[in-house]
Amino acid sequence: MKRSGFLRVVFLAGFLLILYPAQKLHADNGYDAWLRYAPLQGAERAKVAAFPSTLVVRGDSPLLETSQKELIRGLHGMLGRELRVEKELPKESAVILGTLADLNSLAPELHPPAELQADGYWLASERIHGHDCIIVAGATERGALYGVFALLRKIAFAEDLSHLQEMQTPANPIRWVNDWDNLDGRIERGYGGRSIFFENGAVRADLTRAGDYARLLASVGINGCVVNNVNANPRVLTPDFLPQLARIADAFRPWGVRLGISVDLSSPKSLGGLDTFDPIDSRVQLWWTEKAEEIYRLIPDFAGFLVKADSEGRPGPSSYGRTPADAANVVARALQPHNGIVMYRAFVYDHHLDWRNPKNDRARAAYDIFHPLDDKFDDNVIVQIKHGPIDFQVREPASPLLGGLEKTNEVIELQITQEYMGQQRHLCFLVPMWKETLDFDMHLHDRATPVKNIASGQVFRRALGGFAGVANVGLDTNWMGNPMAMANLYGFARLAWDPNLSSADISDEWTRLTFGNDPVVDRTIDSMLLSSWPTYENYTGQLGIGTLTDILGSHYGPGVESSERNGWGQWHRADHDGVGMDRSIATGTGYVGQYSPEVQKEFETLAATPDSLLLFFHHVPFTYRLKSGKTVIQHIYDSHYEGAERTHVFVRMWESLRNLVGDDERYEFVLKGLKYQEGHAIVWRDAVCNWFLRVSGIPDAKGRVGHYPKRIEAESMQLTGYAPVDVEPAENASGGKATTCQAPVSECSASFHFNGTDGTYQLNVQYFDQNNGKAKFRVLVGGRQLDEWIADDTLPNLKIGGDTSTRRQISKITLHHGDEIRIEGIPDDGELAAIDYVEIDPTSP
Ligand code: GCV
Repeated sequence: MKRSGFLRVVFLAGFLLILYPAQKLHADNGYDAWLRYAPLQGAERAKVAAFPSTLVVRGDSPLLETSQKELIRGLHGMLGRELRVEKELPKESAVILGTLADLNSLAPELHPPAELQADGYWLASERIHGHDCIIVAGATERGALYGVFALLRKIAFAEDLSHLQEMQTPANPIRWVNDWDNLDGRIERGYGGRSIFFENGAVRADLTRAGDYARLLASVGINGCVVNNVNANPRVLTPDFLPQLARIADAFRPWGVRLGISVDLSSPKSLGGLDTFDPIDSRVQLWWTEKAEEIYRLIPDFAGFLVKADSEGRPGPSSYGRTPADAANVVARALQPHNGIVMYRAFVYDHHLDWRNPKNDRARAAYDIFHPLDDKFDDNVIVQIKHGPIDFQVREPASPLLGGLEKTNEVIELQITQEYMGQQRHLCFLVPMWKETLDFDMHLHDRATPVKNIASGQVFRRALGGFAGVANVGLDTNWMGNPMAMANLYGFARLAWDPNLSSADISDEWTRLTFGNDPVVDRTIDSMLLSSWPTYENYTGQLGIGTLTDILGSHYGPGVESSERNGWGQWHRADHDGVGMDRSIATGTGYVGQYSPEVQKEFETLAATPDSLLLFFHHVPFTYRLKSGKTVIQHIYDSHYEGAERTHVFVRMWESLRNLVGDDERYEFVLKGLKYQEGHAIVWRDAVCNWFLRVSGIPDAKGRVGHYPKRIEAESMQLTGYAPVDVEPAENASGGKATTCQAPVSECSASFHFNGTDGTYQLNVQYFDQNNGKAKFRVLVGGRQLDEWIADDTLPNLKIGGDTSTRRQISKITLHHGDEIRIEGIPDDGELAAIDYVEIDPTSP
């Protein structure tokens, strides 16, 4: 490049930097999540300008070193300032970081709050020897680390620190995540890529991601992580695997995150060579004891075991006629000398229930099995209870077992990974849903006893209690497959720290840390997040009926029928006459009787039960009138249309941020996802509405269901090479059919003539993106190509149906009456370039 050209580039770059502050130019791939430490600008920066330049850290433990480095890193990022580290107080303002003991040795005149304990921290602005200082102190080193992250959050929010005075202690001692990673690198119900821990049956050589994950977790107060699937491979306990696990523990340790593992209860037999794993056999006890000793020799701060037993085909104590308490205790006794704990999952149920028996009810299982064992568990056992009685459905009541254990430690299990909630492809902020359960009052002993206070151990004065969240992050750069899904990981952790935080507070914090402090951006994203769960509920499963997904397959797209006539017990009992499970005491399965008398009153009668859970508790005719005045069937139709419509609004809202979240990668990524969701919400809407129309025989009063005037079905077009096929279940494709392009043909087309009036339109092509090949599509109008794309998404199914139905939107095209519209498809490697329909929508001005 010639010198003058070079200078021009430098000048232009400088000019651009003035126009667009560094933050906006910074491409963001989501890896840093809420720890971006993006530079503060202008007025925000001015607010924290007086931040000290010296950092005093007296102790030198690894955790304090991490804390110190993180503070330096954060300030460098946000303020462009470098902190100088000292051991003694300088004669100027300083940040003082350490434990209470460190603080006392540096400035004995200070009086930290007496209540500061466990993992808590104290942040304060204090004058020491005439200088303004910022104190970041923890009762423990881990508390000091949490204090650093809390201070960095305040700086990111550009809060005034001059009167800083805050003491925080976590509400819950146990704040764990569970990751369902298999040793081969796949993750059960993981939607963000392969395991960050395992590959090919071994722990990864490079654990950088594991360390970075621990940093993210520590930044929001998580103190434990179970790294392998609850459907555990016994190999984790082999002598050659344990040292590998120790490497993960090493990666976690600088962040105060303790390692836990899931174990298979049959290990003494399958691995140890015993002829039994009967928990009351002394050889079994000895096997666990020796195994625990072996583990603690390698991992002295090992947190403990997580156990899934007698559930979904997993071995368990029932094989020997023993109870979960017998099983939990044998493992607990092995861990007890090392201060380890056992998390024993209450997700124990029979998945071969007889569906013909109206009294059978999977929802009863956890309480029926665990409540009678309440005084039988050792003190280092914690029963881990899913928040609802079924399985992470879009809406469930609080599990009665959460109120059914008074002499046993418990944690509430929440699912952060969106298994039944759109698998990270649908925007669904789960915090408002979790809050409903956490705030639900169990009315135990005629007292106010919200679930959050029972789970924490507070109500029954249990030493151990808290939260476990199924996170399932993966190797995708943005961890969960979608940067927006990280709001759920953030929210889970913040609730585990303080369940009294509101959904709005959490959403606002996450949004500002992730996208910056622009009030328009924050308001818009907050509004999207906070309405996203009701939206998802509206187009998937309303009135407490469950997610209505294909429960026998991917748990993703619609599959209303799949819940019925099998032993899994996720029944909604819809038939021609009505819908819903009768779980009342008087006439139903008696499930309601598992709650306290006060709560029974809320759900036993139709009159008392809130609409939102009606079909979970009662079977009613489709013509039953809700409290809203609508019939059940009309409510089903209306809510599905409202939900789908709202996803359209999400796209518009996000588009309004185009120039505010910059040209960064996340903007396009999120936009693409929201557009996909908009299309898939319509697939859901139509499948569910048509299923209910067929079963109930009651038409939609608004005439929408089954009538799609803007649609041209592919099977009614002029087909060359394409041939119609039936789709199963029929409601998952418009008109029950798709057209596919099958061998020996290698290219097909479907065409029709536009019979509307001249104008500008949006063309929506509904096609099927199977997860095998990469079929190609082209759209031509009057012989001119308007669009082409490759169906290369990896949706969770090979089949043509509700999981794979996808919408391509082609905006603002000019059409004239009589124009030929042609879709061309080129199949690839078993993917059949299948088309469902084309919709021609007048473009709104
Ligand atoms: C790990 C649901 C999921 C399973 C999961 C199970 C559990 O049934 O679909 O993938 O298994 O819950 O929580 O154990």
